[in-house]
Amino acid sequence: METNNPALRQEARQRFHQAERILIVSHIRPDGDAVGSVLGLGLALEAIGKQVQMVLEDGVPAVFRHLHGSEKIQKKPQGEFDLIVSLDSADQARVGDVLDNYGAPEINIDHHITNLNYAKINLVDPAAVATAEMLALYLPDFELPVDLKVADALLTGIITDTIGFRTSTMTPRALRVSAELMEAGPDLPGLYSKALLRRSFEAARLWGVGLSKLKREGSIVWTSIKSSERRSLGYAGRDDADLINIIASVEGARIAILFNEQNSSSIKISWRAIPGYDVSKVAQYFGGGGHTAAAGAEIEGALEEVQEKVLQTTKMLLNEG
Ligand SMILES: [Mn+2]
Repeated sequence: METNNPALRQEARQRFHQAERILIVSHIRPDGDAVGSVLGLGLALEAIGKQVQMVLEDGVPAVFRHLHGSEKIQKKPQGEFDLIVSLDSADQARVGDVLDNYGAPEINIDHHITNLNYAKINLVDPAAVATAEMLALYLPDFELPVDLKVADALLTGIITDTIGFRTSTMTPRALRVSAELMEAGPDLPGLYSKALLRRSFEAARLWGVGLSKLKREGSIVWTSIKSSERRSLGYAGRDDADLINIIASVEGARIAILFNEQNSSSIKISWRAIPGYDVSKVAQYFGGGGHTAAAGAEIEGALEEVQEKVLQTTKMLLNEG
């Protein structure tokens, strides 16, 4: 069933305008699309006088704190709401524990092909490069305003999910939508530089640690980051500082894998692939999800053992070695 049709968008519009207290959530370890989408929709709803709570369980990564309104994003919801919206999250577990006392969201807006349609109104468009692209297209349908702050947030979502308009997911529509957003005045090079290029000293050193362990077998390259390494470098986040996108650029690498140890018994795995491979299959096999070219999963187990298992399975499922 088509889940992004105009009738559903009209239903969503009605709910946005009826509701007074609105909770907007997105996924754990938020990326630019999670932060940008939450802010884009949240600020647009605030602009028409709604009481909005924006919640990301892991807070806002430092590289997105220049975005207007990012200081309003909380780690836990407080109080009651008459509308809950989940963004950029393929299933409810992706948002973490924040909805434990609230139940399923009423509106789910997302571009992941693996979305489980877990809300009442599911707007899912796998052809969109980012949830922020969908919101840029839908805000006029929702009769919500796109001002400079909203455009900054949504453009950041598109720029980050496409790594600066260069993933295989890019479409003419995404460029048109981005051009539309630029009409509202965002400083594109500034947003691009802040979200994608500038790195903390600690992040650059984390790359060094990961890159020094880079391995290759056939067309697969991989490396790992241990939580003890993050700690000793003083790196504050649990993320990989985007190291996965750097190792994916290695000549001849068809598939890149990053093993990011969260703690002694849990490993976050990221996959990247060149066109022609579908790493979301492998991620799904391990209980994760994502897109054909970029996917992730979290697996219980020790680093060495998980590495072994994931490498074997990736080779087997994608017929690569
Ligand atoms: Mn996204």
